[in-house]
Amino acid sequence: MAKSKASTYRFCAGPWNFSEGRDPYGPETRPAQSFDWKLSALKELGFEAMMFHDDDAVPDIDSKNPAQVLKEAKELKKRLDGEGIAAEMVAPRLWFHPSTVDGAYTSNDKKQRRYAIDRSKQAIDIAGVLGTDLLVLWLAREGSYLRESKDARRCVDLLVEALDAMLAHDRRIRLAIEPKPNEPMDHAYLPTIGHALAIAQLTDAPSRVGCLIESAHAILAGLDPSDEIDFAMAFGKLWSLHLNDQNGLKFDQDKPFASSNLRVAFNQVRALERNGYGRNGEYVCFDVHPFRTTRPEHYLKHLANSRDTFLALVEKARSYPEKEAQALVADRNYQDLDLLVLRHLLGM
Ligand code: XLS
Ligand code: MG
Repeated sequence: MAKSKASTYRFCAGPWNFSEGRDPYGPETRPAQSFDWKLSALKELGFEAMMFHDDDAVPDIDSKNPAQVLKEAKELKKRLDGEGIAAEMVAPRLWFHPSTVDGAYTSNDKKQRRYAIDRSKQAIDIAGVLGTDLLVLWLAREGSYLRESKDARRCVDLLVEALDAMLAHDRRIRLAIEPKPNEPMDHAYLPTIGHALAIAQLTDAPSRVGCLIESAHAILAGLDPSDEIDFAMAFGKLWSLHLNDQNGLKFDQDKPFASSNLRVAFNQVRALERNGYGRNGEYVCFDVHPFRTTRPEHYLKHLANSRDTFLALVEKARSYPEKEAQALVADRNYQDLDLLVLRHLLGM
């Protein structure tokens, strides 16, 4: 594979992407690896950044006081610098603690909403220490199991209130909303990029509220992730990316990039290429998990393979027979355009 042109992309993954195989029906199938192991694994893969939940950065975060949290964040920053790995983003994990059982920013209980906002502000402080200005918000529990249990109109106000509190807490922070239409909730309040960018306009600092697209989440919303990429990038708001794959409308599978939908993956890469994704320092992150059946010896394959497939698709995007394709478009010969794409992907 020719690497020269593709070398402009930089890659990233999170510690949770070395998962142990647990699912709702069975326990782990691989041993847990230490943080240091994961850090050197990323280096070995040639990835340049790691993404963090707040409690990936500072484990047991809720049992520690603010001074201790910042001290540990500083220690982590030193370790990352030592390895030459950047922190891409920090995301508050607002779906695990008992306080977030009925939602975080949209909980019906004021005390729990306060917990969510305070924890988000702390995550912003951690991001500052780790040297990133990006806070990612996967709004996991901002929705409901039962529509009548929450007032969805009021929830929009509550979300804006929370975003404003974060924006005011640190004037440098940028918020990247990672929409997902379902799972764990029945329906989420911000299911698509359109929703994320629309709510940005209601905040006090719309220019600091953007988004992160995850391929699987877009597919779960019944959308084509490449259209989501073009839409977000038309607004200059695609600040991070979780490439992976998803076979239809089921639980969030986080499969290796292109594993189920090669052509959809190809079109995502084409969208990234035509919009110049990465030119402002954005990373290509893979939010992928090993299959439950993956053996410990193959712990890194889902990441290595996703990156290699991505780079192969970059080459495919760059060698796409544009002139021939445009002639078919001009002739409205979409029948043969379809075949041209298939043959190109098949290497024919
Ligand atoms: C879950 C999300 C999660 C975020 C980070 O569906 O993809 O992994 O990317 O909180
Ligand atoms: Mg994700």
